[in-house]
Amino acid sequence: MNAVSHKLGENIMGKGIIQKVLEKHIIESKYKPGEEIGIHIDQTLTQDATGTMAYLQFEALGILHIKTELSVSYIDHNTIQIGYENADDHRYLQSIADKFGIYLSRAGNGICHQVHLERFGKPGKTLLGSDSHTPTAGGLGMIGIGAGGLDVAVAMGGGPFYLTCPKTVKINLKGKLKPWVSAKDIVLKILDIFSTKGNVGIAFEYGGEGVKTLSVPERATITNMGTECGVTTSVFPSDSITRSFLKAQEREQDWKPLQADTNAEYEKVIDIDLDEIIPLAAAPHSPDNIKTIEELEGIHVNQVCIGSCTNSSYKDLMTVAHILKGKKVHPQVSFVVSPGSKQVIENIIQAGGLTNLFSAGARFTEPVCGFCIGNSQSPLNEAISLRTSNRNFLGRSGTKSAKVYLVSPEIAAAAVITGKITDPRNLGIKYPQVEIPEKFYIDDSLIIPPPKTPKKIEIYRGPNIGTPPSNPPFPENISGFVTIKVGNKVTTDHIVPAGSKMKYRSNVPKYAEFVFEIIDDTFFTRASKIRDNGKHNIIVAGLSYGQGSSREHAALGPMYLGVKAILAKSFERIHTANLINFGIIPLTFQSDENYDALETGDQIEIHQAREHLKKNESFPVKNITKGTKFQAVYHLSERQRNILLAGGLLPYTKQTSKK
Ligand code: MIC
Ligand code: SF4
Repeated sequence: MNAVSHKLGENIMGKGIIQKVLEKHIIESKYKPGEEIGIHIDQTLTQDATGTMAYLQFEALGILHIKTELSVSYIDHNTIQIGYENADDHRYLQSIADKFGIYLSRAGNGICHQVHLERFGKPGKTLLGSDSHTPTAGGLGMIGIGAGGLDVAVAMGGGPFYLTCPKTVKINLKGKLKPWVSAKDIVLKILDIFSTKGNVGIAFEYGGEGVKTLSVPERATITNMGTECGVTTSVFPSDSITRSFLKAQEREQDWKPLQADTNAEYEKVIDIDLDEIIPLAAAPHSPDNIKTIEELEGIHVNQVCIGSCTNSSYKDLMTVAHILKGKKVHPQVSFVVSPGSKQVIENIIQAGGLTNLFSAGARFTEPVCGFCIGNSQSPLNEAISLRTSNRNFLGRSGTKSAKVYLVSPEIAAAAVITGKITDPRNLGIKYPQVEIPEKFYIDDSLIIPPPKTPKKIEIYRGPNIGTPPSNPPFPENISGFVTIKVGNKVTTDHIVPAGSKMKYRSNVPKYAEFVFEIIDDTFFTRASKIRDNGKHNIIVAGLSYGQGSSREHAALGPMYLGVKAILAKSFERIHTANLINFGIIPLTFQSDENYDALETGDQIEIHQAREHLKKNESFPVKNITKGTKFQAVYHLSERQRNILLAGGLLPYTKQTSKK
């Protein structure tokens, strides 16, 4: 692999795509990588698992109507409906959409990111989504950013979205992929180069001749998994390929060209030769644990799942359908297909792909997240599961002992036939080159547009819907215990699991019972006891704390349990914002020794924490148990410190709007 990195000259002043779009949307401060900016958001998306809380918060903000150009509420995560909770939440979301002027994409219509690409995304616009894979829209030349639900609620109300203006890395694609190598392998290669940590404050912008060889869904696979690197967003140019895709969606009017200036300036430029990429996989339990398929060949496979927002497009499924034509699923393999949207299903029906997949033995699920989030199709104990999704964190499949490998649809299809990890180049099948239709079959009947004239709507609230818990202002002193000490790369799936527990998303006291369950199932009881004794809980963590999803419950749950500070070696972007929004201070260690010296159970005192925060001073941390002291630091804007002082974004917004 030719992955060269070089810095461009200082005197070159052109602009990249990200700079162009951000500059058009900045409403507070100026475009300056590394500095906090406030941007205007054109579109928002929510999904039901984060959306219920986001809309409860939107209601709490007291805003009467959305102020964005477009907001869409998707129902795609919690659709299993064992018990009334999911269905109640869906009804709540529908009544909210009607009341506040939001489009509702009903259960069965598809996964938010796939549907947004198909029906709503527009080049050059900004999209804020309460889901970490919102950058998928970057495949269309849109700046998509994932955030916590509360930030999305504020943006829906017309408020700025604050972020650190990203430093842009240009990924220069050269050449063309070889047969049996696909977009998933490109992004796995990028994960191999960048890993899942250390990329906070960076954005990826794609360019180069190789871009022309990739269709919009392939570009979207790549921007989707930029999220796994922890970057703020990933964007492709908007060109004639984007235009053809939008035309096929009967939305050519939404197209506009978007290219970087030839002399654009970047933080760094990485060259990737597409011809040199080979089939890859992310081995358990992290998307950056990259291996070549050659290294893994022969491993027996128990389950193959094709779908998720990464690889569930028409092109993905038709490629698999061609590979499996006339073939049957291996007897030891459970083969699951979860298409990205109703539109994908209808188009593969028309193209004959569904028949191939069915007769090969596929078990079809609704077009939803399902298997990706451990919400269905958990594999058997100790299983090897091959998935085309984007995350393979421990336990995320719903089976803690399972080992999940992330692969392309081509590799997944090969394993369906052979029952083993197989290099598809050795199958003796001609590689199917699937073209995007000139016109998709389109039926938007599962999208409910908002009423043209405001109606009097009664909001439906089932018994599972609680009010968002409140938080007192930041305390004078932090006084409590290290309730848990964790290592590097702890994800939000470790902090608060999804899967079968996700139905309690709108019921924080109940959902909080599962905080850290996957690492230490005594956490809830111990933390509750400390909180009930009037003391604070403190979490100690290693590098890259809070990787993965945007779920604000990974901050809300700990907030409810009386966590006041997290002491970590480093934090990921969305989780940092969520912690601040819920009044928990993200503190960093100045040396590894300070991390090493702390243990679960240590008694901690931080005197005059509030005063130090007001003055933007580091925190003196006293370990009473060990009789030691050290300083913990934070790098927060004045706005972020004021949010923390108020106890979180909700109380802060209420305070500031009264002034
Ligand atoms: C995920 O892929 O982990 C999710 C479920 O889509 C999350 C959102 C959530 O937890 O509801 C995400 O990626 O943000
Ligand atoms: Fe859904 Fe999985 Fe995509 Fe998250 S990553 S939005 S759970 S399909």
